[in-house]
Amino acid sequence: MINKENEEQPIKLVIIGMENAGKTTILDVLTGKINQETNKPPSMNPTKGVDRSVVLFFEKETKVWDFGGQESFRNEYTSNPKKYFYSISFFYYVVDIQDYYRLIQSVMYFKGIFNLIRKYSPEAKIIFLFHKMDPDYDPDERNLKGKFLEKVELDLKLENIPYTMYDTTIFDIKTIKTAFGQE
Ligand SMILES: Nc1nc2c(ncn2[C@@H]2O[C@H](COP(=O)(O)OP(=O)(O)OP(=O)(O)O)[C@@H](O)[C@H]2O)c(=O)[nH]1
Ligand SMILES: [Mg+2]
Repeated sequence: MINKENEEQPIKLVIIGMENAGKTTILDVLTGKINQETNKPPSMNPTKGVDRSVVLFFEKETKVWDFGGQESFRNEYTSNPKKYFYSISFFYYVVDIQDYYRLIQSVMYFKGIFNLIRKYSPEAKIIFLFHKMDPDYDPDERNLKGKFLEKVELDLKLENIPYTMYDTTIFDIKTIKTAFGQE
């Protein structure tokens, strides 16, 4: 008989955020579809629903779920949380720090998902990616990272939830690799 206790649980990693935040691009960097020679992000299609794949992360086979961020999909996930938010080990939340108009919506979306993940995957590690931190963009001008953190930090601190965060950009691929424990 197989001893279930010794069986390693597969890791499940989810990457979530508003539409156009750059989630699929980030995964394409990690899987080598976009590399250092690519000097400009390719044009991409919005992800429809959840795109599931298996990728080698942290030297382990990892189930990666890329949650398309368009509104109809966002509503689907939060209406049927049991289908989406169980057994998560890593919860990456991507914020487009150049997207002023979606910032408040992104805060609200994060809070909703955070509560569901707390309920269905209480052990999940939370990692924020402040993405599109491009070399030629001045993040202090609008300070969307600061504004986002200001609005979510209280929720996290009240419950004493640890989290980590990284600034990432497609224009410096190692920022993305570092955030996923590669090299
Ligand atoms: N300036 C800049 N653009 C980026 C960066 N990363 C991705 N993009 C662009 O952002 C757009 C959206 O990228 P996607 O990866 O498709 O976004 P997504 O979060 O997967 O979107 P949905 O699938 O709709 O949820 C594309 O045009 C990318 O080329 C970045 O670091 N900087
Ligand atoms: Mg996508």
